[in-house]
Amino acid sequence: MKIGIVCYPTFGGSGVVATELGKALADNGHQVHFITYSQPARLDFFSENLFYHEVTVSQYPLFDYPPYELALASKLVDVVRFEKLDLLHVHYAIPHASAAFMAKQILATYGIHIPVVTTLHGTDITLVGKDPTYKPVVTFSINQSDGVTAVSQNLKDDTYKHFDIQNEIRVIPNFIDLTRFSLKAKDHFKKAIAPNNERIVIHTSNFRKVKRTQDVIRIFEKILKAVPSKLLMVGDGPERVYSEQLCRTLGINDNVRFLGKQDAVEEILSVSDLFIMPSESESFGLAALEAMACKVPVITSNAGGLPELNVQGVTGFMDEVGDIETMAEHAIYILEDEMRLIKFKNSALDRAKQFDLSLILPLYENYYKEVLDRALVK
Ligand code: GMT
Repeated sequence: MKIGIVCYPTFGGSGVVATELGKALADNGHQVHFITYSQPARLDFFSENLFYHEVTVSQYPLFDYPPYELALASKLVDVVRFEKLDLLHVHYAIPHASAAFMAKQILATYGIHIPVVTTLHGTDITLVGKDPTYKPVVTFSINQSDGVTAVSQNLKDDTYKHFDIQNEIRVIPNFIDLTRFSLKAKDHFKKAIAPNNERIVIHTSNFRKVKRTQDVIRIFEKILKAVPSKLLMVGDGPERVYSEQLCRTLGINDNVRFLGKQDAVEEILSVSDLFIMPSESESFGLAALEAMACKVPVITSNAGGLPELNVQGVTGFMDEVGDIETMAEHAIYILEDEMRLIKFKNSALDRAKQFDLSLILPLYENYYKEVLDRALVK
């Protein structure tokens, strides 16, 4: 198949899923064309089946808001026509689904009928999409897609709850490439971070409000009182500065390292003992799955799709959003006993294996075939 993938090229969850999916499809013999405004963060190697087309938005003094969606739609028309694509797969509804709809309409005037699959990732529904600013367009473009997938049952339910959707939504969970995300021998790094063999607690995110990074700091402060440990904060975003400030206020900054955005996050996860994700909302929690694949148990909130990933008392614990007291108690319970920690670590990896790329990739390939067959009948 010749597949066009539209996504955000950033470190964020939806961009990572789209890029890893495209790479895996290319490995499986499909020709994959990424269409986005800059090279996706994880598209960092050469493959004969992978192509990247940059969307450039021309500037004009009249534009206070340069129309990216129009530039993307035009680029889609160009790439679909020139490369003779079979299908477009857009990740994150805003503005990719509506740009794809526009491109589809334009392509029809050339006699080209290309199906569009939209994958909903989370905040495009739960946060941004629900906002009246975008809701009518999001509803319309989901209904106009030839196929719609959601990364968890919870996100599917939320979409039906908040939008007037007539289309069937298929749940295809996120996945992990266990050849990349697995325990790496990084003892020298562990020694540098935790010279006295302290436990290493980790959080990775885009440091947006929804991630509740200050809860991470407060939970860690409580852990520190019971178990000698260090905290690694990986990623960057608007909440980072407040989280750093909180560490100073609590007097724990000597035990916390803010590492910023990191490419080889699997290496840092490999030295970690516990992952904390106290998010306000989380459609799936890909970062938690990445941690589990590196044998790191997880303390998460019970928001959104997290109960579909984290198994209570087995791969870690889930508690109510904001209940830092219980989250800390559960973290200490896991960290204070070596044998118990090892058991949680093994269970985390066992659970991650259920989301192995090799199991999820066929779900996408079969779904594409289904959508293409349906389009032929029309
Ligand atoms: O985590 C983020 O805020 C980024 C966001 C995105 O769309 O890029 O992540 C969402 O998509 C990920 C991949 O499907 C999910 O694993 C995350 O749970 C989801 N984030 C939220 O729902 C907040």
